[in-house]
Amino acid sequence: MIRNIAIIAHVDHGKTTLVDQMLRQAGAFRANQHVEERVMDSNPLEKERGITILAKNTSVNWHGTKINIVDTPGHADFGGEVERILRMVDGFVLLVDAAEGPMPQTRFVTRKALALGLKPIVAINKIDRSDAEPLRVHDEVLGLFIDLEATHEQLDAPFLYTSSRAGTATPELEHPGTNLTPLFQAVIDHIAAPTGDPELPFQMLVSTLDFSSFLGRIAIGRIERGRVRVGDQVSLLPMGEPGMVVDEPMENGRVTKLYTFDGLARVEVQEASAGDIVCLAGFETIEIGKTFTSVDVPERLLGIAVEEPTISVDFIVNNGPFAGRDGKYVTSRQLRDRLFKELERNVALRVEPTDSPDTHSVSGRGELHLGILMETMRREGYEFQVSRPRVITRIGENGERQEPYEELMIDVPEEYMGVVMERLGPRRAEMKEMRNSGTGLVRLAFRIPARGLFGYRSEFLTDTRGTGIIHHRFLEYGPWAGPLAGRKRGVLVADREGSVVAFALGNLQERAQMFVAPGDVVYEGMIAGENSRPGDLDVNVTKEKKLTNMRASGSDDNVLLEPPRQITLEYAMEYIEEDELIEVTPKTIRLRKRVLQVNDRKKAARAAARVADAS
Ligand SMILES: Nc1nc2c(ncn2[C@@H]2O[C@H](COP(=O)(O)OP(=O)(O)OP(=O)(O)O)[C@@H](O)[C@H]2O)c(=O)[nH]1
Ligand SMILES: [Mg+2]
Repeated sequence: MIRNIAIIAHVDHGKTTLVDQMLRQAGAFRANQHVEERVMDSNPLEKERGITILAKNTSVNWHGTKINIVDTPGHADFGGEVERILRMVDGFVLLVDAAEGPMPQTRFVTRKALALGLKPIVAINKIDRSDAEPLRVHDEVLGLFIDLEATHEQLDAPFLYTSSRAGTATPELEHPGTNLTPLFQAVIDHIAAPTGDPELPFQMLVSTLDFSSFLGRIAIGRIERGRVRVGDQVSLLPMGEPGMVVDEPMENGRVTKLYTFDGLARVEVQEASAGDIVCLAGFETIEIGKTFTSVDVPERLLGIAVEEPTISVDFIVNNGPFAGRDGKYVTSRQLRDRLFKELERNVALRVEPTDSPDTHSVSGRGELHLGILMETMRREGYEFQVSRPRVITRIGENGERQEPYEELMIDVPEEYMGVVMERLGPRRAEMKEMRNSGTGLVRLAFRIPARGLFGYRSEFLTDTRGTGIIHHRFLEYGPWAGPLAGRKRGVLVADREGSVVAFALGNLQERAQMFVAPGDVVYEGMIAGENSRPGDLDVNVTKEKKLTNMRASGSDDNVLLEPPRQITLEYAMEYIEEDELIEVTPKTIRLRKRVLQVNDRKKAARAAARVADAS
């Protein structure tokens, strides 16, 4: 007996923590086994950031039923990944935070799952939170289901009140849960067993991809019908319309390895049959959305559309004066090869050459999607530069220019509502909804051009003194919103190479927020801080105090410095202007002007002014 379920939710609503507890309570670990928290977040970046980036399979055995579980990412940039894995399950557990309620990503994943006809189980999670309002959230989820036109059967979903952290679930709040038995039972009772007939010819859709240096590409998916054995000759059909495939080139080959999931492990098996989720290797042309079939009956399943990217950046060879100091891989050839290799598994990514061999345009689903790639590459020893992100525009039906719009949801204490609206106005945000919870918090929902959000997050955090919560996700393409104002403040640009000196920073910090600390090295054209006013300033951050006879003892060491602003990749992408670049190396992230020399920049500015005058 098998059940296949996905765990879906908005970011941070507790999916991976729930899977921990399901594994534990179903006895997937040895009694004395040390298991890390959020064990499914297995890659280093996931651990470090506490978010799930890739969907992952696991399984537990609950009283004789094998439950295949797919833990999914909640961040909006990875929504396409969730959509894909939904094709290998028969039902889903929807987690909704008992305080936050349904969020933009909750709506997105729920819509996709309901549209596929999957049966839900709703878990109102984190009921242990002091600000939890499980009953209100229960109503909101029902409202969402109705809004999304759930069928009667789907509306009949069991609702459970859960705490992923404590590992409890209960159908009734008056009777607090003591374990996850009610959740397991709901899965067994309400999620249909897969229906595929093992006696029919083999058929399986590739829902996700994995990659190993030994086996090459590995397909992961649910066997739709039939069975498959290691050594079997099978066909891998090209993409296309569902139905029988005639006269199309297909790859016939042997299955070299088969695995199924068992707890945290993959176990090698010789045979698997309809309903189970497997990993299958042996084909070099495996792609998400292709169908495996028996050679005799090449009947294609409905494919999976991979979502189109919405933003792009340029990856440029590092041509700064410090190029090659930190990185192992710095040449344009190495950069190019690495980017193209990424396409093998990162399906929502696009890489295109440009006029210059040193520059590749890389497109993705959002800043986090691209940021994760950059972070991964720098950890591997790559060094490169990145341009400011651009939104990907397209031409609408009537020949008009369109750009991506986002759905923006903001939770803030009432007193900050004014400043939020004030800032978002010029960014062309349009308010869709405002709700006052009565607890001093307001929730605001907007529709905003994706461009309008660039640089907003850091402003928002400052404006609301870190008390606000902001979420956004891609909504749709809409009319080009026209020019938008850029960054309000200018930057401080180092006017020479050298080591940063505390004395120099001490003099600058009154009118600036520094990005560098004493001892850091800078070069001419590197950005050292943010001007508190508009306009860039060229400054000398390496300036020592003049030695005079009247020099007070201790002098320099007495300067009290504010700590520099920490520049993360995603922050940098939001921050920089068109005439600036991010320099990414294994050790540092620096911001710079595209044109490094002070004089060249002045000349360029004068030329630009002349053009502006003339027009
Ligand atoms: N109070 C409380 N906190 C919880 C509960 N479940 C999870 N958390 C916390 O919420 C945070 C996010 O938990 P995760 O399990 O990583 O959430 P997720 O849904 O997997 O997040 P993404 O995969 O990034 O979308 C962690 O700090 C958890 O400790 C719960 O039941 N109660
Ligand atoms: Mg997670």
